[in-house]
Amino acid sequence: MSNMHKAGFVNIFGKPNAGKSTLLNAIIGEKLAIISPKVQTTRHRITGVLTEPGYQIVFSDTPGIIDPKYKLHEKMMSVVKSALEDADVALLIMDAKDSLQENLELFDSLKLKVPCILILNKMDNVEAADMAELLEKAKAWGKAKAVVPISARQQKGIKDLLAAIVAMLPEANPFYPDDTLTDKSTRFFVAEMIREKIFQLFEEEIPYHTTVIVTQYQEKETLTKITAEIIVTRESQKAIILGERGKSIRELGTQARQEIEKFIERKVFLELFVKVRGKWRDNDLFLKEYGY
Ligand SMILES: Nc1nc2c(ncn2[C@@H]2O[C@H](COP(=O)(O)OP(=O)(O)OP(=O)(O)O)[C@@H](O)[C@H]2O)c(=O)[nH]1
Ligand SMILES: [Mg+2]
Repeated sequence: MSNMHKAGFVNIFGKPNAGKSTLLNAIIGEKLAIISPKVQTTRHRITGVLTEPGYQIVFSDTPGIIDPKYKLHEKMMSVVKSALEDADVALLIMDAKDSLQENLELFDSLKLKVPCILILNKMDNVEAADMAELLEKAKAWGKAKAVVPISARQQKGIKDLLAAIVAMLPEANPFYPDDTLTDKSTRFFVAEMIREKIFQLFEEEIPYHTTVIVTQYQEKETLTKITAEIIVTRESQKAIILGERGKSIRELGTQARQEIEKFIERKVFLELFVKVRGKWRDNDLFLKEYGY
C-alpha cells in the first residue's frame, strides 16, 4: 500500500468553439462554464476542482485563442498566457471536424513547456473510419503524450482522458479542501449565466458588445434578490436587448433566473438594467470595473 497522492494544474487550451467549456463541465459534473454555439463565449479563466481518492486536479477553462482586435481581446489572451505558465499538464482540444493542420500549427505556436494531451472532440459528429484516420494523423504529430478522442457533449471518452491525465500528474498533496468545486464566487457565476443567455438569445454582434455585472446580491428569508447591469456600447443595442415593450429583456430575465435558481438551489428575484457605456471594450477603467 502506498500513500502517494497526486495533484496538479491541468489547463485547457484551443480555438474558440472547440468545446473547452463543455469539457470542463463534463469532467466536473457541474455546469461551471457557460456554453454557446457562438465563438468567444468564455472570457475568464474558470477553475473546476476534481477531487478523487488518490488525486486532485485543478482544471482551468480558458478563452479560445484568437488574434486580439480590441482591449477586451487582449485581456482574454493574457488570461490564456498566464494559464500557459502555471500548467502541469496542458489539454489541447480541437473540433474533430476542424483542420488538424491548422490546430497543430496553433498548438506549436504556444511553445508549451509542459507535457500535453491532444483531444479530438465532437467525435459524435464524425464517422468512425474518419475518426480512426484522424487519430493516426494526430498521433504522428509526436508532441502529445496521448491523443484522446472524446465527445464532451455526450460525455464519452472522459474516463480515458482522466486516466491519461492522472498518469501525468506530479506527486503532491491536495491544494483545496475536498468539497471545493471552484475558486470563483457565486456572483461571478450569476453574471456569467446572464451573459450565456445573451449569447443564446441575441444574434450577430450583440453578445460581443455586452458584459454583465452583478450590482446587488442579497439573501432574503425566502429568496435571493439579485440586481444586475447589462452593459452595451450603443443605444441601438440597448433597444434590441429591451425589445418591443420590454419583451426581450423579460424573456432574458426569465431564462437567466431559472438557470440561476438551479445553480444556487433557491428562489430568485432577478432585476436587470441595461446601460450604455460607449467603447467599454477598449477602456481600461471600464474593463477593470467589469472584472476583466
Ligand atoms: N456535437 C458536439 N458538439 C459539441 C461537443 N462539445 C461541445 N460542443 C458544442 O460546441 C459549441 C462550443 O462549445 P463550448 O464548450 O462553448 O466551446 P469553447 O471551446 O468553450 O468556446 P469559447 O469559450 O468560445 O472559446 C457548443 O455549441 C457546444 O454544445 C461535442 O462533443 N459534440
Ligand atoms: Mg468556452
